[in-house]
Parts: sequence; C-alpha cells; structure tokens
Amino acid sequence: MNTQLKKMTIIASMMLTAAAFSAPAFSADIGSGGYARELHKMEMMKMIDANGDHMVSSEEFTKYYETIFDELDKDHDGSLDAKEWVGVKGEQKVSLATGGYSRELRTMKMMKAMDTDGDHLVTKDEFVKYHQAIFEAMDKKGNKQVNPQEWLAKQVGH
Ligand SMILES: [Ca+2]
Ligand SMILES: [Ca+2]
Ligand SMILES: [Ca+2]
Repeated sequence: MNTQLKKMTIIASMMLTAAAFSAPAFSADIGSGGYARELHKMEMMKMIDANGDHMVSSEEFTKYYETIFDELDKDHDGSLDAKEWVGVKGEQKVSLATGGYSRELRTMKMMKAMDTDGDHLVTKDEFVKYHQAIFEAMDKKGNKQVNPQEWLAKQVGH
C-alpha cells in the first residue's frame, strides 16, 4: 500500500466516523441531510431538465445519473470505488452539477448509503436505483414527472 493510498484510507475512515456521529442511526436513508438540500435546488432541477420544459421526467432523471456515474467511473469498470467516489482534491466538482451538490455527493456517507450490498463499491445499478427511489419520493402524483413545486417541496417522511 503506498503512502498516498494509506492516507486516503485514513481520511476515509475518519469521514466515516464523523458521519456516524453526526447522523443518528439509519437516518442516512434516501436523500437525507445536506445531500437532499443541495439536490432540491432550482439550479439542480434546471441542469437535470434536459429538454427545458420545467418538468423533470423519470427518464431525464435516470439519464442524468447515468451520465454522472460515467463521469465518476474513471477506469470505466462499471463500479465506483472510494477513490473514484471522493475524487482528487480540487477536482471534485461534477461537471453537470452545482459545487454544493458535488461536495455533498462525494462524501463517504453518501457512498455508503448507495452501496446497497455493502461491498465497498457502488455499481451503476446501485447508483441509478438509489436515485430512482428519490425520484419516486418526489413524484407525488406518480405520473413520472416532477414539477418545480414537487422538486422544491420539503421531503418528509423518509
Ligand atoms: Ca423535462
Ligand atoms: Ca471504477
Ligand atoms: Ca455495492
């Protein structure tokens, strides 16, 4: 193990510890905390609304997260490890997202939340499924479209 990797591992475990203390057990479920706050901003909705009709469709949302995943998956092996997830310091901003959102996404806490099977890798399937659940929670009418009111609404009950 080289020194840099060792350092990263230490930082990662420190971040995990911090997350464990700052969040009550099992509250790190769908879109909790800072991550949800950053996602449910108008600026993010505009970025995800690819056809600009002021609605985010289920298809746009899924496509968006596939694109984000591909951007993060530097070695293109179909899964994200902790190194890819957290990124290189100073280069953490995701091109199609706000800085605030990128920061909240690229935390070990969020990686852990999306790593459904706990193998320390987030596959494309895990990544997309996690976000589809967020979409479904926002889509109160269940018509596969999220309007600005739904987007900005405080997400409660999950
Ligand atoms: Ca749209
Ligand atoms: Ca990878
Ligand atoms: Ca996994």
